[in-house]
Amino acid sequence: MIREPKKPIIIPVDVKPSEHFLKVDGVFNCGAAMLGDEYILLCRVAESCREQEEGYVCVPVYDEREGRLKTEKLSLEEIGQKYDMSDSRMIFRKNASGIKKIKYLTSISHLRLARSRDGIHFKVDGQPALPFQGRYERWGMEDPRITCMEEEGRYCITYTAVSELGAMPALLITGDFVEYQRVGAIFPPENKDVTIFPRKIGGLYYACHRPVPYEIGTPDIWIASSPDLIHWGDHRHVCGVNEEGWENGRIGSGVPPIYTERGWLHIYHGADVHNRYCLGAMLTDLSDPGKIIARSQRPVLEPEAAYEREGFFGEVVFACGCVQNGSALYVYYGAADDKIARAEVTLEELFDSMEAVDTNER
Ligand code: MAN
Repeated sequence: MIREPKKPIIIPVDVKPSEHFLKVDGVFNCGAAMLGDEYILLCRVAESCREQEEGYVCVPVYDEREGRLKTEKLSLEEIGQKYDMSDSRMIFRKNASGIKKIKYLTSISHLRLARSRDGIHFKVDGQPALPFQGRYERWGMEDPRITCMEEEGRYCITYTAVSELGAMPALLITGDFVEYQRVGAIFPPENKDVTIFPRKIGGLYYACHRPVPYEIGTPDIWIASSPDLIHWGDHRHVCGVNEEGWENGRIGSGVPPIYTERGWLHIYHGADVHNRYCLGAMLTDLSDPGKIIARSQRPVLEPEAAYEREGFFGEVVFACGCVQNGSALYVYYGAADDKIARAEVTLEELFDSMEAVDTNER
């Protein structure tokens, strides 16, 4: 993939905080679409408390009863005994047997719209695209993906609703990015990385998803189908982590699948056990979209540029959106969990990067 010479195209200073007591830590993982002749990015904006009180760590959470954001305080003394703050993204609580559970996120994310005429210079809206809603969004809304439903003149937006109850994929539907219909949760927690296919296959909607098994199994890509975008079933395993290498930790669908003559093209993310996130590509069968035809053996993009290696959480490239222009794809991706960058690649280049998968072995 060829990186856009402008380097990151949106950075935190381009984004106004949504509240006076917050600061913007990152603008990153974004869905992408065309709305008429305008490029639309729906960005994840992460915010934390602008000021920290002495002796405390303050984190923002959404209070669904009051319908507003508020600050939760943890004393540093308590943190020292019970919590682990070595990951910039979250605060873990250690229990007696040493098992770590996420107790808080250090920031809360919302969805923010950015618009552009050329796909490179974006103007970011001053306010979130829509407010938080309900107890499942107490810790925020993350990683939006936009699918333009080709035959329906509407867009499906999946995102991860996060709360202490878990990370849970939810769906929004819009025709204009002004009014949003909230469909709500479509998979139970813990699940992430849901991408909806842009057209029905055999009369059904399809989505990739990524359940996170707790005791048995690894975080892999699965597929499900639905008659109505609300009720999902026929869950099947598509592709797993590789024991060795760049995707031995977790994988998840990235950009919503793209229709090509050779099959459904997927640009997904793979992370290693050290949380270094790269992009990979695979092709699945047009009429049996859970069946892999080919898969990249090496990453098609990996964190190499300074802005991908350093940031809020370094060594991350994470794509949720792309705009197709003939055989060219403009891939919009989060770099180091705090900026948005763009890279260009052709369909042919991606096909050439993949090797056939022997499906008889599956
Ligand atoms: C999470 C994802 C993303 C994020 C990466 C890297 O698993 O859901 O939100 O970009 O980790 O931090």
